[in-house]
Amino acid sequence: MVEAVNSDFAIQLRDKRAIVNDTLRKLLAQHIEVDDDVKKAIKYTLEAPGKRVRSAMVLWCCEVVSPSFARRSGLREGGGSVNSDAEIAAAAIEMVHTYSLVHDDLPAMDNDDLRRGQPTCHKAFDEATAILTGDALLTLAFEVLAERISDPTIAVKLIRQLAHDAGPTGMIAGQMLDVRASMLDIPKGSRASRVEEIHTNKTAKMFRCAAAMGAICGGANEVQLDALCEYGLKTGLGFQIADDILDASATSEHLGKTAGKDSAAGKVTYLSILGMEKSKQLAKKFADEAVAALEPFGKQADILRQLAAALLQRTR
Ligand code: GRG
Repeated sequence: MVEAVNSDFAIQLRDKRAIVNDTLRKLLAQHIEVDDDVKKAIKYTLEAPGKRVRSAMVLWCCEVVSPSFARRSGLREGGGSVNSDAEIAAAAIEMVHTYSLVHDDLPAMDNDDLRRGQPTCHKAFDEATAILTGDALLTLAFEVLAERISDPTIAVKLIRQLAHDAGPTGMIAGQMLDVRASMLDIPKGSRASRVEEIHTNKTAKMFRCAAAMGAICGGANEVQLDALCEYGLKTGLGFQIADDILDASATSEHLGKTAGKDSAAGKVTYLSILGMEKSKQLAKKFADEAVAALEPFGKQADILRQLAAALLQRTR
């Protein structure tokens, strides 16, 4: 069962964020030569204070399957250890996640002004730059995986997982369903299953991807990989309900993004179908299932149990 978050967790997450931020900085410096608006916009969006939860999940899943690599080795020129592979994978998923936010905020999608506590990319720059910035982040993620992972077999596995979960079999499919998810267009009897389909594709598969990438970098066996994929997927389902609850209950200022958007857009969500209390219970059920999936790892996976709890209990 999901437990309370202990005080040490925040410190451990802060340490993981520092590793991700440092890796992103180095990769940008090494991979982008032209100092134009796209580079400025990439830095602007990536350096804004995202929570880095997917990238932290990559690093922790690698450590859980391979504790001896828990020590940080640092980003090495021309390849590196299993540990530096996880750092590259963490940076890559953060790039893809950030691209999705930049594109989601565009006028053709959610048309939002505020993201990560600052004007959205197309507001700070312009629409053309924001489209190209998203495209650049997406392609750069695959470039760094292809060029920087120590072993080509591992690189191919990571590229395949990320393409599968972020592409038309994952996040893109979820986003397309979400764009069309107006309450009035979906028959009452199929609303809950439609919401679960949207959440699975738009959000949970990227969490599954994070867990799988960490497991792959740590050399997981099949049982470990399956267990962590289940952990990631269930964590993501809980995370998205928590996100919808925050959208309905917190302020834009606190969240650093526009609150109240789902009900204003007439979107079908668990909150609109089940109400607040049942939505909270469902989020907890998913977090409990995520924790149950960690059984094969014993105490070694305590940090992932804490992460599942923190994502449920978060306030932003
Ligand atoms: C445009 C291809 C494309 C996909 C968009 C990410 C996304 C799919 C839409 C954003 C809106 C949304 C509610 C997505 C669900 C996932 C989610 C809650 C994203 C926000 O993730 P956080 O809270 O953001 O981890 P930070 O800024 O902390 O990284």
